[in-house]
Amino acid sequence: VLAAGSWKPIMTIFALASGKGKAGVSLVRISGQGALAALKSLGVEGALQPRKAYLKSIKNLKNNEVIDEALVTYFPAPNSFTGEDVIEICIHGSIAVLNNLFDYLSSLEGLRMAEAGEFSRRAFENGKLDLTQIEGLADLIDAETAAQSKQALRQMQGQLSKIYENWRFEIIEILAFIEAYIDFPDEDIPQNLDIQMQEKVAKFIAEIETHISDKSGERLRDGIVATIIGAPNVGKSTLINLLAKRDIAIVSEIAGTTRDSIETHLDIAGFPICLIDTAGLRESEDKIEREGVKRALEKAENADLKIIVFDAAEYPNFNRDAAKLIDENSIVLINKIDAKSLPDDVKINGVSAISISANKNININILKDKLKAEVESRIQLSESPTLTRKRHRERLLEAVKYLHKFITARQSKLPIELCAEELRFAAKAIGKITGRIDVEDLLDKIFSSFCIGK
Ligand SMILES: Nc1nc2c(ncn2[C@@H]2O[C@H](COP(=O)(O)OP(=O)(O)OP(=O)(O)O)[C@@H](O)[C@H]2O)c(=O)[nH]1
Ligand SMILES: [Mg+2]
Repeated sequence: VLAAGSWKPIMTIFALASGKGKAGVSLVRISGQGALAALKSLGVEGALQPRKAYLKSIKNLKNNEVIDEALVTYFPAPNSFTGEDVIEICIHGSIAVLNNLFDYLSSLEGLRMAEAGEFSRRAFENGKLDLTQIEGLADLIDAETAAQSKQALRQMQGQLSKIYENWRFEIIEILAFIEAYIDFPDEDIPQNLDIQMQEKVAKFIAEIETHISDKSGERLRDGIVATIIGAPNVGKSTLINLLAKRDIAIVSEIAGTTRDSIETHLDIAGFPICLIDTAGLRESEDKIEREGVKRALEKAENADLKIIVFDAAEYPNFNRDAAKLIDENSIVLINKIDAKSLPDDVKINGVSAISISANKNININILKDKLKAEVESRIQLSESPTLTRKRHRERLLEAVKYLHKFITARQSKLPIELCAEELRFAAKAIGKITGRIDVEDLLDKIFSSFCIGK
């Protein structure tokens, strides 16, 4: 069988679909036209009813040895993950059994081990999933928190695609409308329709821009970055260890203990956060420590949230370098209140500080609640799906640019054909997000429902 365009035979592929390493049961997938033949070569005879599991003996027919007992299910094309014929084999997850099976399958003609992502690629090529859905699937597999998996599932189910496909469809609808006029060159678009068209495009621009401005989807996918920063010895590393419930950073009474940034991932009420401990801020003769301080400041600058830590002993003259960093994205902490008690509402640079003791576990719940509130306000899972990758944002910005160009071109009364090109580019840019770039196909579809009546 030859694939259109590429002239490479479409091989039947197989791979372990479940996790690597020893397991009670592992899932092996075979996909392609030769899937049933492969099953036959495994000694499984007789017709299998679709989507029914059968307990079968799996054999190497070349040496007549039984490989394992397995549950075998057949998913005939196109009703499978890849859209091809798929066989799923649930086999004991023993490294020896799997190696045995894979060696044998590799020795069969027309069969080979799948490359990374090849099943999903076939699913895309066969129109089973679009690109955003495949990204959703990948994110779902990588999801570490409840909110992340919810977002990924939504994207995998095609909710994000739906938004983009709608925009693309509506843009192409306008395009079709214009093309209908181009086909009748002696007629100008009536002015009121022209204005309506521009208003519609302006409405798309506004909608897309609102969608682009929502960063919560990306933050939820990547996690909120929170950097712990402050003078040396204030207890930053003690705090990260406490929050992570693990000894990830060295703690000592020597100022300048932490030199490099240390990252850890936390789940705060279902939301992912990447917490970074940094070197204490101070002037230093030591080259390595200076580099550490430089990195600390960079990490703070790039963070979504700064957790700025002071030592209660500093009261009332808090470290200036750390205080300078306080802004609206900061949580201000005064640590070691077990050693020195402070008045109730201490403010540093006008921001109320939370007094804690990382060592004695005082007020840590208040800190956690504050952290949770700050994280939630930044990655609230919104009602409508939000973009989750830079790639989406870039393509949408491109679309907006062309939509603007369309309006400008209309207003300067450029020939309608030229204006239409901008819409075509806008639709293409959006189409690249889902991988559906067939402007012409869609035009045909829209035209077929057109009644021009002339
Ligand atoms: N009394 C008291 N001591 C604390 C508290 N938290 C940390 N310490 C002590 O303060 C010292 C410094 O703690 P670290 O966590 O290493 O401080 P750091 O801010 O990471 O310091 P650098 O890495 O040098 O910047 C250690 O001896 C800790 O045990 C606290 O809440 N109360
Ligand atoms: Mg430290």
